[in-house]
Amino acid sequence: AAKLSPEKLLCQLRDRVNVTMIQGSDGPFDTWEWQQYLPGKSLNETVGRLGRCAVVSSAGSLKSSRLGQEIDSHDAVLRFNGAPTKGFQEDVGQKTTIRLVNSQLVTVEEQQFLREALYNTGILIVWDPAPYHAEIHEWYRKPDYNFFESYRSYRSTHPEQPFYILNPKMQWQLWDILQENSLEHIQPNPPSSGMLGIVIMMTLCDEVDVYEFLPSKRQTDICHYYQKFHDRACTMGAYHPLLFEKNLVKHMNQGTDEDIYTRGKVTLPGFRNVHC
Ligand code: NCC
Repeated sequence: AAKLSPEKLLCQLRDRVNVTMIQGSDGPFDTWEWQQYLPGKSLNETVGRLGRCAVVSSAGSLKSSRLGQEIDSHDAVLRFNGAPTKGFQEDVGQKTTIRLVNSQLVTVEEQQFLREALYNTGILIVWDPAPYHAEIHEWYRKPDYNFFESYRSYRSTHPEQPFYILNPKMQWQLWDILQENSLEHIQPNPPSSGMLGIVIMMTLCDEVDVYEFLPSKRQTDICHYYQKFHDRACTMGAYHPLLFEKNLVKHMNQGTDEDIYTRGKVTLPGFRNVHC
């Protein structure tokens, strides 16, 4: 597997990763019942055209970073799963435009998900680790976590908050590109929420700054900036092909190594600014 140039890689991502949300016209969601739950507007219509965007990883290395103001200066900010802002504004900012959550959180942590105010701001997107290149029908019958019931409960109690389901085809289109550009065999597990969020923002924004996905000088074994829990696998990956994701992102970085070292910051172009 020969590595592509950063330019060619960006083109592959732009042209082969189809970032879409489940719509009412996608079978088996094309029922009267599902129409009441899925958002009426597309994600694009909901967010409009975004300029500078920030993706904030949940890494422990954000602690004491004091990046909050810089992060909030972006037009839109994407965060992951249960990552809080309250009490951590100095380091991670307080703006949340989009929150990407995995189906495990929505299902296994359902009670918190349905109750905690943290989830009530911004646009929610949920994704589920679908079988490799499965058709939507097949995935719908056997999702990794059956989050559909919880999704519908949430929609009923928060009908005004946009809440999308990521089309599961995207994760494997992205995984294929990760595999093609890695020298080793990658475990056939979907990319992390972090990597999915980066690509989602590249479709919506002119430019994307990613914070502490590539660890800065503050790199630590502390898993999350909001928990006292040590696990090296959080940064290096176990289930998700995190290391390969990080190599790919490093390869496409348009910022400086200095920015990675001091701020854990990588700058990627939005797909509308990629010319192939
Ligand atoms: O930990 P998690 O991820 O919520 O982190 C979000 C994304 O931030 C990046 N990250 C995180 C920590 C770290 N030290 N370095 C990082 O680069 C990663 O890109 C990560 O994706 C997930 O990807 O959805 C994940 O979710 C958690 C967990 O399910 C949720 O936090 C909800 O509780 C998973 N942890 C477990 O299942 C125990 C994690 O493996 C992946």
